[in-house]
Formats: sequence, C-alpha cells, structure tokens
Amino acid sequence: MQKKRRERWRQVITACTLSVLVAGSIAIASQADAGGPAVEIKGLRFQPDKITVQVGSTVTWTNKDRAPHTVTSRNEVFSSGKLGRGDSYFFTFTEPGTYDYYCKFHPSMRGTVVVASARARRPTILLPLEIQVKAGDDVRWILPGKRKLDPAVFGTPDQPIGFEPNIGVPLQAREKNEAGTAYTTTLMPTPFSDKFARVTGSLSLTARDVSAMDGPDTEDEVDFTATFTNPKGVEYKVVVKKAIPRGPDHPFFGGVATNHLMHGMTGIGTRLMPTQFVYLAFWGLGDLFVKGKKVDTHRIVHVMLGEKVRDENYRLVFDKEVNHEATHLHLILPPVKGSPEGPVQSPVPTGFILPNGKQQPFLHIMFETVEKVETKPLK
Ligand SMILES: [Cu+2]
Repeated sequence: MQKKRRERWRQVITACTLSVLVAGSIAIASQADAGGPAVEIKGLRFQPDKITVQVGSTVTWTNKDRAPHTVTSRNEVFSSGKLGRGDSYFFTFTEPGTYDYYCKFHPSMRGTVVVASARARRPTILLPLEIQVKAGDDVRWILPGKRKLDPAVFGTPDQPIGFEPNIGVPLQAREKNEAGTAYTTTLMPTPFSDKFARVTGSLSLTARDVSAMDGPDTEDEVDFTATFTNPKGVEYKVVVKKAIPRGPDHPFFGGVATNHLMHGMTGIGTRLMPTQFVYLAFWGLGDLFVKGKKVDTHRIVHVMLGEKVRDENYRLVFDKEVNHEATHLHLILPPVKGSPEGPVQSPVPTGFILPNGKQQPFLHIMFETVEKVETKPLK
C-alpha cells in the first residue's frame, strides 16, 4: 500500500507516455497527469491540514521544509519514516474513515484525512426527490475508438445476444477472432472507447425526480450546465433545462431516473457501456455553445452519475470488473436531435476535427471528480 518515490516516477512516466500516445495518434497537445490529492509540509504545518478524498485515492505528502518531518497516523495505519527536504510519501486509502496524523519530530504538527465512502452517497429516500451534483477537476474528452465486446452482454458468434436496434450492436457491426469463436470489438469506432484526452471543466446539476414512468409529459425537472474544453483548449458549454418525458428505444423514467441499473444487460441505454448501478441519470434537451456561441439547440443530452466503469488505465471495463465502490459521471451528446417528429439522426456540430479530417460527431465527456452529491425529499 505504501509507495516509495521510485514508484512515483513510474507513475509520472506512464502519464507522459500516455499523453505522448494521445498526442501522437491525433496530433493534439494533452495535459500531463495533474496527480491526485496532495499535502505540502511547509513552515512546520501540513497544508492543507484537512483534506477529504474518495475511497481508493492516493494522497501525496511532500516536505518543503529544511527540517525533516514524518507523516505518522495516530492509529498506526501509515507511517512515512523520516522525510528530508523534497522527499515525498504516498499512501492509498482503501477504507472510509477519518485518519488523524502528526509529525513524530514536531508533535504539534497535525493533519487529518477524511476518506469518504462511495456507498454513503447512495440516496436512500423515495420519490419525489431532488439531487444536486457538482463535479470537475479531473475531466476527460473521450475520443472515438472501437469498443471491446463483452461476451456477457453480446454472447458469442454461436449464440449472439444484444443486437436490438439503437441500444445493441448489429451482428454485421461486430468483429470476430481468427477462429470465429468469439467477438472481439465493434467494426467501427464508437463514443465508448478507451482513448481520451485530459481537458478542463466543471459541472453543476439540480434534478428533480418526481415521475417514475414515461408519459406524454413529466414532472421531472433538470437544471444542468457543464463547461469544458476540447483537447485543443476550445471552450464548450452544454445547458439543459428540460427533461424528455419518454424514450424512443427504452424508458427514460419521465426524464430523470434515480437508483436504477443501466446499460449493458439492462436494455436501458447503450449496451456498449457495462451494466452498472446508477444513482442519477437524465435525458434532456439542451443547447450547445462553442466559444460562447450557441451552435445548436434541442440536442439530446444524457448525463449519468454511476458506478466507476473504467480501470486505472482508463479502459472501459466489462460487467464483472465494474467498481461498485467508486462513482463518476458521464455526459453524452449522441448524434441525435429532438424534432417535432421525434428523434432524428444529426451529427453534433463539435467543430473538433479528427485525424481522418472528419468532425467528431458526438460528445462524450467524463467527470471523474464528483465533489458534491446532495439529496433531499420533496413534498
Ligand atoms: Cu449513461
């Protein structure tokens, strides 16, 4: 669990390699790994002296003082040993709780790490309810790429499943292994790829889940704004004020859904995402702004706060690898638009040109840092 400095270098090198690969493959600049939560030891103080992190986070302490210090937990969970000037210490917190620590050489130096439990975020109240979410910091732009096909969701060439229109993958759109005994990936690039570029952004959402069922209208409400950049630093904004009362291919639960299994096996949303527990999701109609200018309206927007479906290499995992202890958020604008006749195919005018010279026709943005989830019952 404890990591030494050498391992940090490996992390930094991996992050650099990754951004080189991204830059190499699509010729764009990408930000290097910004790192996780960090505490500076400076002026005989831990700065900040109290931080809150999610389960699974690695906290870094770096001694910026001339004097040596230690990072020693009161209940002997971690202990850095002597840290000279410029030395760093890492610890990964796998259990929720409050961890007080101090410096053995200067016992008046004290700090606290609060490790929040992802499970504690699960809303436990019934409809009607209101949820507020804020996210930002670690934001990633998903680039198009082929998606590996999970046999649990798509079966085998002998016994294929999961091929219904719009949510599934048609059999002719699947690649097989050489022996023809298993599916490998989709034939074409999809928005559900492992390729990404780090960008910046923030998200704020208030959703009211009142209606549980689809119908001609809904009492569900959405007030959503996300701002983010593309890999070249161009600014985008997505604003949603209206929930879509019913779905064309699967229920939208009145527009806002709370506490549901979605994606994968479920038939709710694309099967290219793994089956996961979702705390909050909505489908709404939104406006898209690029560089402050409204470029489109009535876009179908889907946002979802769910279990973590990507591993440490940012690979979109299969059903059995979903991390039930962590959460993240995805924002998707599929190439579909709302019209009086219902949804119509329409590429998102992202203005982001891919290496093949074509415009990326969708937006899929991941918000890995969920800062706030607050739930309250409605009367
Ligand atoms: Cu989703």
